[in-house]
This record gives sequence, structure tokens and C-alpha cells, in this order.
Amino acid sequence: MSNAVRAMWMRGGTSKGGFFLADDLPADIPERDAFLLRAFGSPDLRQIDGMGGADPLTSKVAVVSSSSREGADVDYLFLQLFVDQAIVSDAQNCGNMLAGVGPFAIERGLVKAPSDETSVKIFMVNTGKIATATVSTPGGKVTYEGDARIDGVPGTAAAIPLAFADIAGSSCGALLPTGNAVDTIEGVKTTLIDNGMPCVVLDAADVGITGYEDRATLDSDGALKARIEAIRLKAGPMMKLGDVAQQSVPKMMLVAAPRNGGAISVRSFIPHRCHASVGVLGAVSVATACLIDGSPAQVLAVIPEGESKTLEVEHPTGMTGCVIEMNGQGAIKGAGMLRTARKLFDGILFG
Ligand code: NQM
Repeated sequence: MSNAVRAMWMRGGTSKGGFFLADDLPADIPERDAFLLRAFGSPDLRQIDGMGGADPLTSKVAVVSSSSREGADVDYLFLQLFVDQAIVSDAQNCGNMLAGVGPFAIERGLVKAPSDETSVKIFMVNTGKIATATVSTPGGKVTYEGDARIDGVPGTAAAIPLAFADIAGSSCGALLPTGNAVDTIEGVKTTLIDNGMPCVVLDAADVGITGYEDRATLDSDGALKARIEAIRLKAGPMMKLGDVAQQSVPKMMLVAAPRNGGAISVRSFIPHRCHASVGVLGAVSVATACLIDGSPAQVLAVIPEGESKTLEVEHPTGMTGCVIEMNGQGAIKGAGMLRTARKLFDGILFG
């Protein structure tokens, strides 16, 4: 195989990684994965021989192609590379990398940009759902510059609003895959939920932390990590995900009462390291748990009024606002979030 592949490196939301046209990567999946592992430098805690940033949040891949599906412009397959293991997983989606997909598709000519704003309909291959991204395209060209600010990223950039419809149960088949608002696992009350991302939501205090610790403190707490991994391994099959020992889902969401005017505070494990902020669909799933009667999140949350609610999810580096749309019966119709992205590099990647 060729070990030289065209790639664009982008920050998408609070993540960073490689964006590829599907046709530019090897079609054979083991060959593709071997290339990506070499190119990112995995497995190695420092990823010194590759492009990964020694962090799951910077070991991400978006594979993009024109879509033949009705209602979609492009297909987006997300791949998570593990840092310290030779694993490339398509078991999860990523809403942060999603923010880069619209600009990338326009830059590569998959989508035309006839006006100052271009709406890109993205079929998310990992979950079979569609998201709509609105990209700023003055004069028909993508601009990354603008006034939008997202916590976890310095400075400002062009806003990329993301809208999701019908994402409940996208990986687990139902919003509450066990049919219960609360399941007790290893003696801890949890809500097992999937509103775009399979998550185990639990009260941080129930596993012996405040839920306001910083990322480094939580990452160095081996006893905590072992405890939540034991819960996660049991939650996986209950959530219809099978054996999740080698999977990056479900995410572990340790919640606490908000402290900064938001709706809920979270420390998320994705799943073995603490997130520096919070994932997009992870935040949407936690915000949704805040609306489920009896959930450990609902007990702690401060919920705004109205059928369309913006729930600010507090995290280690600020807050992420999730818009949750409900119908008159209280069922969840859709969700949205503001993100930004930036093109960092366009060239040839060697695996
Ligand atoms: O939940 C990290 C990220 C993510 C996922 C992770 C994400 C999402 O911040 O939609 O964006 O949970 O592995 O990129």
C-alpha cells in the first residue's frame, strides 16, 4: 500500500484530528487501521512517532465522502484511535470532530457554497443519524474567523451551529436502553442513557469525589478509575453494547450540582481518561438525563423553563450550552449546540 495519504488536520470543537476523504484512505479496513495507527503513533503513551497528541481528544479521525442517502450531503465516519493500545474504534460518534466536517466537505469540493452561509447535512455513519452544520462561507469560501467563543478553546472563531434531530437511542436502540430511569450497578445509582452518545450518569458523590476536581487530579486517581470501570463493564451489556472492555463507550458521566449558574456540573471519563471539557453528544446526553424523573442528574440539576431549553453543562474548563427541544408531551425532539473549528494543516500524511 501507499504510505502517503492526503489529509487535513483540523480542530473540531474541543478536539483535534485528521480529516480524510474516504477515497484517499485504503479501502481495506485492517490496512486503513494499520496506516492510521502508524500515522498517529499508537500504541505509545507519548505517540512520539506520530501525529496524535498523547491524548484521546487529539487521536481522532473523520472519514468523509459524498452521500448517496436522501437528505444528506456527505457521510461522516468517526474513528477513535486509542493512545496506548493498537485499537481503532468505530463504536462511537464524535460531535466535536463533526464541527470540522462541514468546512472540510466544502474545502474538498464535496459541497458547494453558493451563499454566505452554507448548510451541510451530514449523515453520521457511526449512528445512522443526520446532523445539520451551518458553515460561514462569505463569497463562497469557508472562513474560520469570527466572534464565537467556546469554553475549552482559546480565542474566537466563526460559529458553526450544529443541529441534531432524532438522535435518541442512536447506538443503544432507545433513549433509556434498559427501559429504566435508574439502574443500580455495583451499589451505585445510575441512569443509562443514549441521546446521541451512550453514557452512564451517576452522582459523583456516590463514588467518593466532589465532582468539581480538575482533570489531572481525577486522571491520577487509580482507585476511582477502577471503580467506575467496574460499573462501565457491567453497564455495557445492559445498554446493548456487548462487551465494552475494548470500546470507548459508554462514557462515564460523574455529575454534581451546578456551581456557576449552569444546569449541571460534570466530570466525564471517555472512558479511561477524564475529558478536558465535555463531548458534544456526551453533554447532550447528560443534559437529557437532567430531564428524566428520578435520574441522579435530575436530582442535582437546575432546569430552565420552556419547551426549548438551553442547559449549560459545567465542566473542568467552563460551560457548554446544549439546546434541548421538547414537544408538548415532554418527549425530546431534537438538540443543538454551537461549535467552532479551524483548519490547521493540509498536506500529505505518512503512515
Ligand atoms: O460526545 C470525546 C470529544 C468527544 C466526543 C469523547 C464528542 C461527543 O470531545 O460528541 O465530541 O467522548 O470521546 O471529542
